[in-house]
Amino acid sequence: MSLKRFSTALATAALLAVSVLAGTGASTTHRAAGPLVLGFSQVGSESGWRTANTKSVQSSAKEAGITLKFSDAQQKQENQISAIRSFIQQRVNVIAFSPVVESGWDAVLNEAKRAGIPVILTDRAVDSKDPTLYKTFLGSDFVKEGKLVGQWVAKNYKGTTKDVNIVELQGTTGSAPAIDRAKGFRSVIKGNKHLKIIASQTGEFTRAKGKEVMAAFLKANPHIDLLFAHNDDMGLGAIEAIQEAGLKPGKDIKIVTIDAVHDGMVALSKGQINFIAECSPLLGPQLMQLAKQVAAGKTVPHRIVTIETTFTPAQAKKALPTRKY
Ligand code: GYE
Repeated sequence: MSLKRFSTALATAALLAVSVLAGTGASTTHRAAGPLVLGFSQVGSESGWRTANTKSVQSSAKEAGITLKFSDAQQKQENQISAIRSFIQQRVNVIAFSPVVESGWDAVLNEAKRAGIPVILTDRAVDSKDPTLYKTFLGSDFVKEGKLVGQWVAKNYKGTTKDVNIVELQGTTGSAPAIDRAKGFRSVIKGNKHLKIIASQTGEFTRAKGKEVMAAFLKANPHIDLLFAHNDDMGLGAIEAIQEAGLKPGKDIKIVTIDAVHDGMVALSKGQINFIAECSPLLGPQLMQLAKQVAAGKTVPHRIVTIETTFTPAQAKKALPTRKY
């Protein structure tokens, strides 16, 4: 090759490198033609809620024509951090994840920010002080959910002159829903000095652990009036433990939970659970819409709260036939 041709080739290569770099530049969310690629790091598969959420994300991605790179973290933060790093390396257009716990995300979120890849939080929050580390947080108001079940308890035991012994099955330690549901519940029941939480422990949002911890609660406490389980699955596990102890769930021990997934609603309609605050897992369609918007560089609201309701046994019976999850 002549010197001139060599230098022209060099210049072309340099130009190419510059345009590739520009395309992936930190300040642009420019993307190549073709379907949008969304990297999604899911918490795991601990509950009926999670199964419904995963299905919602997967089917909505398909419907929206978005290529989904799905990664299951099996409840481990380090797995989520590696998944996010690998999404950055693969240069996906958008990263979404449901943080297993609230703390410890700043470093990896800064890496995504430096790479110019927008991040969406779905379902669970992070406790980061820097609001620029993610574009939006789409999910429920967990404090409100805790308050709603607390209000049912407060109303149900209004005017009581006897102590009401409450046990609590908490969600995954350090997770936003566990922290916030505990907080919301306490903020309401503290208004009546007879409402006493006599035991509280994590049941990790699973049926198996809910059953195990409830069995231990029953052994250690001769008189339990009410169980607050942070999700339906732990409540369902606890129902088995209560039955095995020869007691009637929903009668001898009242039960209030959060989620309103199918099996929880069935137990509620049978009166084994007394009240459920809904937490919708159907976040997929909104997530896909947001992914398209942030990939196009559009500004979206920094917080989007899911709309939810509550259910009594009669309302559960009515809602079950048309319930989507
Ligand atoms: O309530 C529980 C799940 O983060 C809102 O996680 C979610 C919670 C949900 O395992 O069932």
